[in-house]
Amino acid sequence: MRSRIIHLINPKTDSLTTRPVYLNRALYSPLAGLLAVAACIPRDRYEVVLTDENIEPIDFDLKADLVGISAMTAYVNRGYEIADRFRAQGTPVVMGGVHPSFMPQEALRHADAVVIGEVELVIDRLLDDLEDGAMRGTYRADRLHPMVGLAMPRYDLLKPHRYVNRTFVQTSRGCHQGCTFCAEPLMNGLKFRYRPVDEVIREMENCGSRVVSINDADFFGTPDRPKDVMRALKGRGIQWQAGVTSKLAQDDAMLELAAQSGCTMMSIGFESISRSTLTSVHKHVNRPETFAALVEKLHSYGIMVFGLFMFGFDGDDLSVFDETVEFNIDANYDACAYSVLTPYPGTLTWYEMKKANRMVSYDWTMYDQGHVVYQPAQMSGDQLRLGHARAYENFYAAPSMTQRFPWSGKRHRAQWAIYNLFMRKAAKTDKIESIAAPTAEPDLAPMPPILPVKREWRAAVLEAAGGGPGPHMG
Ligand code: B12
Repeated sequence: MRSRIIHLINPKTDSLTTRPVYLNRALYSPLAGLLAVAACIPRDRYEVVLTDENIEPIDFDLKADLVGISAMTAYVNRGYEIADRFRAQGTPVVMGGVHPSFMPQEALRHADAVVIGEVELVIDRLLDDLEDGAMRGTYRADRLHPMVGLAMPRYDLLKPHRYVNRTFVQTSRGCHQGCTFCAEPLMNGLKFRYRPVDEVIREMENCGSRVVSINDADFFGTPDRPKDVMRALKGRGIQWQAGVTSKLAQDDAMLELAAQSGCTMMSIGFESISRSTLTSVHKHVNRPETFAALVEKLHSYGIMVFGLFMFGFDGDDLSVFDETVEFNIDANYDACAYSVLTPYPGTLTWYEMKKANRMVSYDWTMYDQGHVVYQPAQMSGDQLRLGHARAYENFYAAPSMTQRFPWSGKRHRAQWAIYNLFMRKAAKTDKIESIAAPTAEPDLAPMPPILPVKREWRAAVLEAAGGGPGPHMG
């Protein structure tokens, strides 16, 4: 008898982080969500097939008992196309991930079922319903996962030699920052939920790679737990990088442990060099006057800095692009990613833009942080697009790369070169259609899986949802 098959699919998107650039490799695999889904599917009942459409075509003829599609906003429209095609063939479809979690009713127009938020506590019910022919509607856990006993993501399903960074390991979920443009606290809560250190280490030791990316929203969110992880990592020969916030990344005790335990790079959401802009988006943890010293300090420990910046904030005028890039070059940032501010559905930035009637496009494919979908405050969409493209051009220009190259010191020169060459090539965009054309407003309002705590944000969510049924958590 044919074993039952679940086909998990990550739709294609045009992201410079996940599209193949050199040697048919992408800088990152975007599959942490689906590998976690696959991890909790019983192997004795189902065979799992995984397709990342960024690197390979989808086999629409593969006979499956269920198709599972993961989606961020930037590629949910492609996800809907794929869902429609499989359902037309009679194959049941379930969707999950950030966007379907924030807009479940929209996703249910294309899928039989939607998992809102974390899958681990609802997968059994979902599969039982599937076997009973009753899988439909939304599936949502009645509490956040305690992060203990999480199954090992199915790293064995990853195609070999297709990603520079193939392995993401989570040590926590949630984030207490509450930045207005970010979806994390609305998806995973404002409290950090930590995994037991021994479970984290076991996963790192068995993930099939000695190079690991920690995909916490903020690995340095609180002082003690990351220290426990780093102490346990010491002497294991694992090379790691992580996303952290700037505050504890200046702490010598943290950095010493990081360097001793194999850390080669930290991605930091600096967002802006303007203090008032950072205050306006509630990223109070960042202090621009400390940024240059922070980069220098990490370099003294042999750790590279991947700076994440955003353009298009209300406080940004036309000088922001050159000022930011000059600062990044003078401070010797190892790599930078520049995003166009994107009002993701359900974030406070979304409600603020809507309230001010500054939304232009609701074409989700444009929500990839490389297109302008709203009316900026102090510049035209065209000026924002051109400034964004020029920032990449100047930061990854040969003179800048020569100046910033770690000619001396302990930083990982090969990794430095890979990031700069990949980003330089992948960022060559400058396309006029980066200005998203106006579209009609969708007839459905987003509903964040977890209600924001901030009163004005909470009120905006419920008002936009027409006072309808809110999420049950928070
Ligand atoms: C690490 C990370 C990345 C990694 C890849 C992560 C990955 N998914 O493999 C990299 C660096 C590649 C990346 C790239 C991008 N990212 Co990113 N990323 C994150 C981060 C920090 C953690 C995501 C993660 O790994 N979670 C761990 C997994 C286990 O959780 P999960 O995906 O939610 O999956 C769970 C559930 O959602 C559910 N589930 C998920 N999929 C499915 C599918 C089915 C069928 C089912 C049943 C359940 C299910 O089950 C899982 C387990 O419970 C988040 C959050 C944050 N705080 O910033 C941003 C975040 C997801 N990224 C974001 C964005 C915008 C991007 C980019 C578009 C940026 C860009 N300019 O290119 C690209 C897109 C790349 C792509 N997908 O091709 C946004 C998405 C917002 C939105 N509404 O879409 C976030 C929320 C950041 C933010 N601040 O808002 N990212």
